[in-house]
Amino acid sequence: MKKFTAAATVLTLALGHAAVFAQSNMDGMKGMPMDKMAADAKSTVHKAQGTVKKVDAKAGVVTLAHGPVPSLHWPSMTMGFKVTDQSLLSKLAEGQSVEFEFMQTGKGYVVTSVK
Ligand SMILES: [Cu+2]
Repeated sequence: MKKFTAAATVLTLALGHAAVFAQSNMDGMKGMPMDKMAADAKSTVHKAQGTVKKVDAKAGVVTLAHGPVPSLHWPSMTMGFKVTDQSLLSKLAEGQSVEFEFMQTGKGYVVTSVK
């Protein structure tokens, strides 16, 4: 799973950010191993709406069931996001509806702000 070729990465992106991949990782919540997708990294801020499914303060990860993200061509899905600031996590509770912004970084997708 860790050795993605460039071609596989492109294919994964073309398939809409690996929804199947995301879902298969939901239970473990070790963070989505999508760092290879950072080849495409831009400092674009993406916006989405979602519902908080889980907050893992230890891992610094919030699991969000998010709606479509047009700027990334993502469909709705549930996935884990890291946060820029751990204090963001304290504002989040399971079941909460949020509007959030996130960026793609070398370490995956990172939430930068939550409303
Ligand atoms: Cu997603």
